[in-house]
Amino acid sequence: MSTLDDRARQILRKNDRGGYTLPTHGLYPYQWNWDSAFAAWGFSTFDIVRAWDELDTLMASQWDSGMVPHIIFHRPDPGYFPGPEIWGTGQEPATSGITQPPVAATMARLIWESDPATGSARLEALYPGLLNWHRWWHEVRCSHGPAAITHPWESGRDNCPDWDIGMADVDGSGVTPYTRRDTSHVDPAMRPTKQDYDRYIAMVEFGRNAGWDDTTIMRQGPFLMADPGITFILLRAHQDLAVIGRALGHDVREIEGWAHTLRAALPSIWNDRLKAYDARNLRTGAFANVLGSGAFLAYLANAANPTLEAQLMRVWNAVNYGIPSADPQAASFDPRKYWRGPTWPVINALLAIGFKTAGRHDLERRLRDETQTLIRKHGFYEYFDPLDATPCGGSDFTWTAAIWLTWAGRTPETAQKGTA
Ligand code: 9WN
Repeated sequence: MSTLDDRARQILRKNDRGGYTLPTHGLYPYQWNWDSAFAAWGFSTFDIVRAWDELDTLMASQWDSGMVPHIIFHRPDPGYFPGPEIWGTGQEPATSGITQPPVAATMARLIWESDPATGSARLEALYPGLLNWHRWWHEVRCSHGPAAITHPWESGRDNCPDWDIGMADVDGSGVTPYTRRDTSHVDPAMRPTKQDYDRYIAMVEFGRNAGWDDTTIMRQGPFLMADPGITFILLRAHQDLAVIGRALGHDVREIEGWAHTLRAALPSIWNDRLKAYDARNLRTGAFANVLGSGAFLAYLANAANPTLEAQLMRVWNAVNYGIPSADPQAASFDPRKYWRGPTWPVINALLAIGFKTAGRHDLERRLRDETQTLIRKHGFYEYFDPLDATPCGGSDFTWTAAIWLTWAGRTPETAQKGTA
């Protein structure tokens, strides 16, 4: 495995811009929130100091409210749209005005456990920021119970069918004319549609006109949906933050309270008709009625059950490589279109953490083998067709390289402590 290990390390080094790592050159020329947390995890296998630096740089852009933005625009780059001037957040360095899945505490815990001697002081320095971010999630975004998103980009699973019912209510017809950049880097058939982009930009314009005020966006924004994926990621991250806090000698009762309240909200995202957790439009109460990989992240938070597992196996057995991002038997399934069907190595890695937590080593092994096969066949792509393994999206992708080093390319003997 040494050649692919070397290649994965080279990708992390190549995408390193000094303190932060690009998801991939060209398509994503800035620092993204959850990509950075995975990058840090990858760096921790060969450069522990660089791993902590990545998390420091991410948390340094935290807003006063506690929110940690989804993009940090360290240096201008015309290759990405929407850039800092469209977001208009007034932050320095410039940032977007929305957030992304809070995986940072979970990654910080894994990195720290891999080398506690180096990590304890770094973790202590990060702890107050992580605590404030989690408090923001609890107070602002969990006010309806489950974790809410105000823009599909916050979910990190941008155009998955989960958001279709909420997107249908967003009027994108009046947006200021713009030119997309993503479709000049990769095949447009693998990216969201123009109608999706018009609506994404309408939501950005709403936030900018509201001065990025949380209360206005939560009460009047064009889109508000409960995200099962973030709900489970946050629940897991609350638990990891409590472990970290306790080890550092802090009183963690506040965090345990957030986790308890969030777990109590899980029945509100269980859809009996779908027989799974489901996204929900918080403006109307309607369920999305579509199965996606966000529901399966329940394993991360010990919230899976036999009914959900039956759905997982149905969906997984309908494809050949990895867990698909959306249900292959649903009409909306598209095996190459971004989050509407492809398998994503990074999501597989998160699911694998969940399977291990639940003691399901059989599921973890199968998923690792399938993810490893994809990367061995084609390299470190952003996502893959789960039916025929066609590589999709960006190449030399940071988080795919990172999860190779920490999980997909490992055997139990070569795994990092705490990860296998
Ligand atoms: C918008 C960087 C990001 C990931 C997201 C993924 C994609 C951006 C885009 O790329 O989103 O945030 O422009 O398509 O959906 O999960 O963090 O890799």
